[in-house]
Amino acid sequence: MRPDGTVTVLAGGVGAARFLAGLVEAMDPTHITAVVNTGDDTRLHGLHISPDLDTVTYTLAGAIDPERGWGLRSETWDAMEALDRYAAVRPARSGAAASWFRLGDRDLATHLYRTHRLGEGASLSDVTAEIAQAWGLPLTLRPMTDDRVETLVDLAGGDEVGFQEYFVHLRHDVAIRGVRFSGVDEARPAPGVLGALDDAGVIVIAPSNPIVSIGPILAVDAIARVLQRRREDVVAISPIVGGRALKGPADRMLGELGLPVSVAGVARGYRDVAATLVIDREDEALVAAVEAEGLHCVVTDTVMRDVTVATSLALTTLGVVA
Ligand code: FO1
Repeated sequence: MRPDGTVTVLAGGVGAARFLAGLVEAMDPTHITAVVNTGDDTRLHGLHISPDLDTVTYTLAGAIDPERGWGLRSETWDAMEALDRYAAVRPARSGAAASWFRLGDRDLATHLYRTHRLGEGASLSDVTAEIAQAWGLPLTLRPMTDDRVETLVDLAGGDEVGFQEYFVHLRHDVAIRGVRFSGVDEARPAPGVLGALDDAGVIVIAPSNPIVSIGPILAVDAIARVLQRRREDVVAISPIVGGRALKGPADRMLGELGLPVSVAGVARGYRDVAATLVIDREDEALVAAVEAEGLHCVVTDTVMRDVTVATSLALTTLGVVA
């Protein structure tokens, strides 16, 4: 690491949040910046919802529901249940009173606050910083961009749907043939993002879905260019262990998009932007396959069943660029 010892992490949802929970134990958290995917953001009930930002925030605040990995612990669902009354009278083409995307009663407060502040003209960066402060987070949290970028999934059946429609409504149980990030060509990195990437001693790509969590961040051209330039200082952690995603559809997405469903597929996806891939002990036999993609390979425990493993993973990751 450089003497200033700062670390910038490209982050998606659950895997990134667990990694960050370990990282804040491993180093001075005021020297950490997380740059978070906003391609999953959605509008429902007139509210702006930023799932990955909220998953990171709630996890680091110790308030996340540990089983689901999203939303708040000890949540209640009265508002969702009350919506069902209106679902019964909703006209055929209306999306009103949707309850397939579950918003808990206390979680709603976050979306109400964010939406109101955005309506007042605040940027997503400003609102993210306010929400992080309200939850007492010690690190800096930044959305990847303040501009609207929307992950759209091209289903094998021919329809194109929004990410949450694919992930939650369709339970990611349908084949896909592509993904695109609408708006990304015009999107600029959020204020502070390029500086945090330029100044970081180590840039970490968290163990998030390479296609739909890290993909949108790297699709912001100026961000990808910094990583390409600083490739030697970029360490990625594989979210694929033993050929399977620990959570979500990363494994089947890799396969459906023509990449190997293994750490080698992750390495291929990151070979232009990262010099090192950290993989789990279970995949030790694939070190040569990762190296064949042009990356160094580090083997350690990556399955973060508790914060001790996450802290140790963080220390190993930082040690790569010592
Ligand atoms: N995931 C689900 O599987 N079902 C839900 O109903 C759901 C609601 C939800 C509400 C707020 C939030 O911040 C996240 C929520 N998620 C839900 C998780 C979210 O869809 C995904 O974890 C991410 O977008 C993928 O990283």
